Parts: sequence; structure tokens; C-alpha cells
Amino acid sequence: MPSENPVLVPVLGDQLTRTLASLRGQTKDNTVILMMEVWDEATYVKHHKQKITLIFSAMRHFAAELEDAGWSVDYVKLTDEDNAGSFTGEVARAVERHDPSMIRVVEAGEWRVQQAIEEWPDKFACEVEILPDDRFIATHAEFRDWAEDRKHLTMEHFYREMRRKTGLLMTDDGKPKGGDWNYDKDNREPPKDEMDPPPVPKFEPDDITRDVMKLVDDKFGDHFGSLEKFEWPVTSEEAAKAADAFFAERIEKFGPFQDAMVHGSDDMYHSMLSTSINLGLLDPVELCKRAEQAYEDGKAPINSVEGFIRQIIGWREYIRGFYWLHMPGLESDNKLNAQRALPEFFWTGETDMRCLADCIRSTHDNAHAHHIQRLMVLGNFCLLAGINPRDVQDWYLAVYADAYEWVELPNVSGMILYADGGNLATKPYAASGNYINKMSDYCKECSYSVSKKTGDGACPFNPLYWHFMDRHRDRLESNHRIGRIYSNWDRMDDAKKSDYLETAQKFLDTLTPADSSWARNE
Ligand code: FAD
Ligand code: DLZ
Ligand code: SF4
Repeated sequence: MPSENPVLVPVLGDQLTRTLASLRGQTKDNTVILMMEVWDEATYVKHHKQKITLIFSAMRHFAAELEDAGWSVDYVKLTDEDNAGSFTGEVARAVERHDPSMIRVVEAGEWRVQQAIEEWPDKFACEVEILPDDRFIATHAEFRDWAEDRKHLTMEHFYREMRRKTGLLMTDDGKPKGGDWNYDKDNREPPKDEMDPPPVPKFEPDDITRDVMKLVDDKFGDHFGSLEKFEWPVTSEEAAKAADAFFAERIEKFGPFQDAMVHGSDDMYHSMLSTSINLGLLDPVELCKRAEQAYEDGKAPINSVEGFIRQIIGWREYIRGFYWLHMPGLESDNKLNAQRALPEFFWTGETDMRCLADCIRSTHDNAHAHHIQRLMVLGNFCLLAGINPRDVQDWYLAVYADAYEWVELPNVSGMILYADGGNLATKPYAASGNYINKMSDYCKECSYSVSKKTGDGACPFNPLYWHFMDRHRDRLESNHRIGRIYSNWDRMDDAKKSDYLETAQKFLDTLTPADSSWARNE
């Protein structure tokens, strides 16, 4: 039993780690751990049904695990009478119940929630200690120091700092193992006919998960997505099994086929570990150490291992640093002045564009699409079609089981939409149908023809690409990484250019805007 005035430790839904900074140093007899299912978090966008199920189920399993280990957990369910609906409201109720000597909390991942937490010292009579989230490698201050005075925040430079800091893939004399820092050039193989990725482990819903599924069906039945194939790991034990399978069976080919896409193959050689990493069920640095060990043991080549480690200590850390550096403000950036509404087919999947239809199907069925689908199919389409950043942000935040604003927003605003004007990406990731054809098997059976550039039946990515380049010429022409493209455009005769622009416009005019109630409660 905790003492009379215990320390109250609120643990948020993406802080499901036994070694969380706020629990470290606490003893079981002086601590009450508070976990809260709250309406505000469940509905600030209309999250995919699998995302809510995953988070609530993982929270309930984590609470049970802590209780089994002898901790006192005060767990508030969504349907509990008097649930206040917000973190602050629930902490206030818990303060009434427990009269704590102190509140100890780890900073939130999202700016929105952190703003609320920072009001707690004024709201509550007891001391409030807000601790850094040291599950990340770089602190906010370290990232700010690194970014200061840099004209461009190049991920590769930051990544090298993280390699040095962690010692991952470094030799004793401070050189990158294998000789190069980055093996991305070896990681762009198109899919092969005989490719047969081993299946990702699936985790059958247990009683706790099934209870949550009923709750989600009941309360969030109008949210996007299906619960039929809910197979995510919901405990650290299950997540460890998923990681074991990745290191045993898929890491070898992770690198070469990182950018490949195959119709109906929803995971390829990807790790499928982002949901577990983001929830706190897996430690990102431990995963990188295991990847390095696979290289040392001769079980995976350097390009696969370096590629995996770069995604985690490079991109993931950089994205988080970038988010905190640019918030608030990043969410309202719209430097390309994109105003078109998100097309309805992003929610219904009803489009003849086979690549998009497959990515949306996977998103609907699994609350997941792999990186290159998010970037070069869905993201590329939103960029070229000029979809407004707010709609795109809401969609990505709602539909992916691994989506939290700190990771979704820089990827959407900076990486795919260039809405920050090029702070994150040195050039827009714009591509015609040719790229998708090279890296996938989508085009073979599409009702559009990827080799047709204009007119009826032409792959829409082809004219949209030139429509995008033409309408943003003023901004992009001076960018040395993209400027050369305009000489190709200028070499075309006027009739060809008009053909491109007219075909694109005709296509854009066919798009039905989505109703905003898909993403947010009115
Ligand atoms: P793998 O391909 O196996 O990669 C290994 C790990 O690297 C991932 O688990 C993830 O932790 C990390 N990683 C890889 N790329 C990125 C990246 N660009 N940013 C941050 N971490 C990265 N990832 C999220 O976790 N949440 C999101 O909300 C999210 N939104 C995205 C939106 C867009 C537009 C794009 C282009 C990417 C987004 N990503 C997001 C990154 C990436 O697509 C997912 O992390 C990845 O698909 C998860 O599958 P995986 O675990 O099999 O990844
Ligand atoms: C995403 C989410 C959802 C859907 N619901 C909850 C919840 O009810 N309780 C909770 O603690 N966390 C939830 N989360 C995750 C939070 O949104 C996440 O912890 C914060 O956004 C991080 O700042
Ligand atoms: Fe996508 Fe165009 Fe290929 Fe069809 S032809 S699958 S729309 S890239």
C-alpha cells in the first residue's frame, strides 16, 4: 500500500516502459501510477479503430503487468463514471483521491499535451516535476544546439552525430564500420518476381484486447478502418517476439528492398516495429544494437543494418528534434499555398489508380502502410495535387497505428508536402508514374497506362508532375537539386505543355472532396 501522501506518477498512453524516467527511483510503497483513457485523446482526430484498440489494449496490459509486479495503479477507463475526458481533468480527480506529495511526469511527445502539462504546477497545490523523455537519444537542448547557426538542417549530419554519440556501427578509432556512413545507394532495388518475404508474426487478440475492441466498436464505430485483422503486439513480450522474428528472418533483405512495393504485400521486409517503439514497448537503441550484432555475426549485410539503424537513430531522432524546434507553427505552414481538399477516395479507397487503392486498402485493413507507400505514392499524390496540409496532416495522424503528431507532422509537412518551404527536405519528393512503375508491380494491372503521358487513360501522376513543376516554378527553379528539370520543360513545344496542363486539370476537376467529418468530430 502506498504511503499517505504518495508520489503521483501519470503515465501517458505512449509511455509504456518499465524504466520510464518518472518511475526510476520510485518505490512501490510511495507511488501511485495513474493511467487514463480519456475522450480528448481518443477523439482529437478520429483515429483508426485499430489505433485506439492498440493504445487502450497496450495501456491495460501494461497496467496489469505493473500491478502484478506490486505497483499501485489507478487506472481510469474511458467508460468510468465521472471520467473528466482530459489528462488535466483526470489528474485533478486523482489529486483529490490520493492527496499526493508530488506529481512526477515525463514530458509529453506532443506539443498540445505538453502545453497542458506545463500548466499543472499552477493548477495543483503539490510540487510538479516534469522530466525529459530519455527514451530518445538527443535531448531537445542537444538538437537545438546542433541546429543553431546551421543554414540547413541536413539529416545526414545529425545522424553522424548520433552514430558518434551512441557508438553504433563505429570502429574503435571513430570511423564508420564498413567504411561508409551511409549505404542508401545500395538500398533501391525494385521488387523481384521470386521475392517471398517471411510472414510477420501475428498476435491473436486476448480477452483484454477483445474487450477493448467491443468498446471501440461501440464508441468509435464511425471511425475509419477495420478491426478484422487486428494483430499488433500489445505487450513488451509480444513486441520482443516481433523483433526476434525481424532479426531472424527479414533484416537481411531489409536494405535492398526498402523502397520496393508489391501489390497486396503489406509489410515486405520492413520491421513492422514502429507501433511498439512509439508506445514504449521496445527500446530503439537496443534494437539498433541487435541490428549491429546481426552484421557482426555475418547474418545481415552492412547496407541492411546501416539502413535500419539510420531510420531509427537518424530519421526518427531528427524528426522529433525538428518537431520541437518548429512547434508551434509547423502545423500551419503552407509555403506552397496548397488549397485543394483531400479527395474522398483517401477514406473510401475508391479510385482506379491501382497504387493508391492498394496503399489505402492496406491503411484501412492494417492501420499501416510502409514507408515508401506513405512517401512516394500517397504523399507524392498529395504534393502534386496540391492538397492542403491540414487535411493531409489529419489523415496521416488518424489512419496509422504508429501516428503521433511529433512524428507524423514533420514527415507530412516537411517531407511530403514541402509546406515548410524546404527546411526539412532539400527538394520536394515529386515523381511521375515512372518512379512508381520502377519500384513496384502496381502499374502492370492498372486501368491507367503509365507510359501514356497525356490524354485519356494517361497515368495521372505524369501530367500532375508537370502541373506541379509549372505552378511552383518561381519557388523551385533556383533550387539546384531540381532546377535542371525546367530545361526539360522548356524544351517541350507549347502544344505538349498544354496537353500536360490540360490533362492534369481535367483529372483534378474529377476529384470529389472528402467530407471533413471523416477526420474530425464536427
Ligand atoms: P521500418 O521500415 O522497419 O523502419 C524502422 C524504424 O525506423 C521504424 O519503425 C521507425 O521507428 C523508424 N523510421 C523510419 N522512417 C522514419 C521516419 N521518416 N520518421 C520517423 N521514424 C522513422 N512513422 C511513425 O512512427 N509514425 C508516424 O506517424 C509516421 N508518419 C509518417 C508519415 C509520412 C508522410 C511518412 C513519409 C513517413 C511516416 N512515418 C511515420 C515513418 C515510416 O513510414 C514509419 O515509421 C514506418 O513505415 C513504420 O514501419 P516499420 O516499423 O516497418 O518501419
Ligand atoms: C493516441 C492516444 C489515444 C487514442 N488515447 C489515449 C488515452 O486515452 N490515454 C492516453 O494516455 N493516451 C492516449 N493516446 C496517446 C496520447 O495521445 C499520447 O500519449 C500523447 O499524444 C503524447 O503527447
Ligand atoms: Fe499508379 Fe499510374 Fe502506375 Fe496506375 S499507372 S499504378 S496510377 S503509377
